[in-house]
Amino acid sequence: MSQRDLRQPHSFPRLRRGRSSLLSSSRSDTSFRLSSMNQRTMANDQQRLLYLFELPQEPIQTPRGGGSVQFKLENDDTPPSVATRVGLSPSVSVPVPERKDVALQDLGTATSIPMGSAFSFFLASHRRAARDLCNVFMKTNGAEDLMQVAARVHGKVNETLFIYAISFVILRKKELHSVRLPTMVEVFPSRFVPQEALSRAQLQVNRMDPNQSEAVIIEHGPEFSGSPVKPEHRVSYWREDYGINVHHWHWHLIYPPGMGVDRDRKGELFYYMHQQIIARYDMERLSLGLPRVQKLDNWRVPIEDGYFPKLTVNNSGRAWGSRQDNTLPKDFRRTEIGDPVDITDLEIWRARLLGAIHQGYMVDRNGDKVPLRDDVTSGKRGIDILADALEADADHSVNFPYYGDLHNIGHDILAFSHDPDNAHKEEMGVVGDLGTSLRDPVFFRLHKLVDDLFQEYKLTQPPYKEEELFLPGVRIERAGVVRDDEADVLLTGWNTREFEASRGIDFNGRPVILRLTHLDHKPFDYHIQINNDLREPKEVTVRIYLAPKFNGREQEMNFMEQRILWCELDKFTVHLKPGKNHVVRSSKESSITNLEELTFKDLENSGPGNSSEQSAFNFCGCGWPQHMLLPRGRPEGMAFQLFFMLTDYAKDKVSNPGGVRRCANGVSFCGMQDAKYPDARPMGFPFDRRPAPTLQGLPVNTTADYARLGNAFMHDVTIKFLGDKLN
Ligand code: CUO
Repeated sequence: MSQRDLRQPHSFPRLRRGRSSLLSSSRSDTSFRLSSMNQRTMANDQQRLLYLFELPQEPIQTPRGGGSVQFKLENDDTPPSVATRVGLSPSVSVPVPERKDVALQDLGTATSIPMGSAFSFFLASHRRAARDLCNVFMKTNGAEDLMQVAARVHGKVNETLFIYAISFVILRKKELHSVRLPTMVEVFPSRFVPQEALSRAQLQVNRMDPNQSEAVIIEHGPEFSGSPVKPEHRVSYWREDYGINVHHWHWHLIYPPGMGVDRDRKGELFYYMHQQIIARYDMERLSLGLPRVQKLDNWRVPIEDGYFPKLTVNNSGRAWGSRQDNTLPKDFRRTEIGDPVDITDLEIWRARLLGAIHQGYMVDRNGDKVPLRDDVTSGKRGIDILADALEADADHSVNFPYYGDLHNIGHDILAFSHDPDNAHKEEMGVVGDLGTSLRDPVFFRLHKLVDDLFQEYKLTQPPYKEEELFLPGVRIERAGVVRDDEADVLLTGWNTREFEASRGIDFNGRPVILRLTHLDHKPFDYHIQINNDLREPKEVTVRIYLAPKFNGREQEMNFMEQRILWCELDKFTVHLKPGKNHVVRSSKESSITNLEELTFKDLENSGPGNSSEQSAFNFCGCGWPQHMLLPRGRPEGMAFQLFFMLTDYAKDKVSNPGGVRRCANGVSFCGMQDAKYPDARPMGFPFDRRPAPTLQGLPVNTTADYARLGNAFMHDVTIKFLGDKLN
């Protein structure tokens, strides 16, 4: 009997957030128990669907949930050894009746992506496959129906495609709004931890006494994919952070191109969310003494920085492609997955987009002009029209054949630059995948190019007039931050978070924990003293941004240099009473962040989840990771500036017929479910445009000149990096 056959049910250990750690659990310890276990049925929609996310590479009949749950497929043609090999008697059996309505031929192109290989949303053929599979899942009615259909499809389509499609459908279907998605870190640990570490854990498991039940721990970070010899590796802890990569995956699930999804201000949010990622990356780079990221505007010269991911695809052991230093991008000739595209095409599309920006209009397929300006009737803004043609969303581009597919194909050419014609049969690089692309430095160079086009458009927009910036009668007297009774000094350093790798990968049924080291900070509060000189209460929007005070040369920046470095920290509404007001707001309430990644264990322990708060959760579950709210700063302290601005909520608010679902977190980057984006002003206001030439009769040179308006305020803060001493 092999080691594998000796598998016993094991309890899952408690997971820890923070420095203290778990090392082992015993069977007598707080055993993992599915809340509905003793009912021998799936208690709610959450539990009905949760186990479809577990062990994506293993046959669906493999016991899940620590050996306690098993899908039982009626008339199944899978060898019985899969279900019986483990010698378990799972206490919850999930019957899956035969579904004659789900035949392989109904899946369209969904079966065209080989199992174990990468799935790239930047490839048109893979988007088509996703659309075909999502269409099948979208036709289901309720969680039980979806679970049955998905369980039947499991194993017949690519693993990442399967997880993508089921996540997409859960997010789109109203009746499933209470169902939450488990973190990608647990579904696909191989996207976050090098294969070497996973193999070591497997070896350790193989050598363990079968009666032992301790969890194996995989430690990872903050030293990530390379050595500091290459300057780009100094910031790899940031690019390879699990939270920002999960955020990027989740964001694109909500705002996909080519999937028939047309959300309010979708294009503008594509611009803004990615612009903010670059601003944050630049802030991090300046913290480390690195220059701001350079746009990739010449495809005819080699890309200086290579990237070696050391990860595998879909937990399959198949390696992602690596790019050597100084690789020259080449024409795309992976004809097995897409039409040929030349570097020249990228150049032509970029020139056409720039032409449209400078002329102020695009040309649709009938040859008619489509002005790049906000259209009150359709609700589309100029930037949405531009973004749809640039991302590109073939469904929504005004002229897809003419303006092309610059951003998506840009990802593809970079993802295959090491093997553009499949001569070596190498897998794509990580920049081709939504859940890994931020790891590669070239992602930021590509997106800097994309952002450059958006900024070119933004510079054609008239600067805000004084009356658009000024809010009479309301004045910020003082504003700053307080942490642990200390004012204006913020602390960052390393922290750890644990996840169960064994939910995504089968380690002979034993618990294996990932302990990931990540950047974090001490929570803090904003304090804002506001005078309302009006005789009546006033509702205002508070906008808070952070930027480095000095550029890479340690000089203060003028407005234009600092403009696209400002990172949104928070945005919220405050009801001001007449007279003095003291507003206190916690950093944890940020409008851009998602507080927690939800683990399988969190979701197993969650209740039925039907409150409206919980219903909104998945959507709010999108967001920048809270632990990455602040840049690292420097051990000796680094100077940053906070910018506070109050605007009139009466002008900012957006009417949302049918009720507004308030979700506390993530709104600025992710919008709101079933509702319009809740801020009428352009995203990034007031830094999205050139400065007003004068304010209150004086010229504007720096952001501080905006603070001449009483409703704006600037304040210096220091960010200190404490390393291991954060906790
Ligand atoms: Cu998010 Cu290029 O759009 O990665």
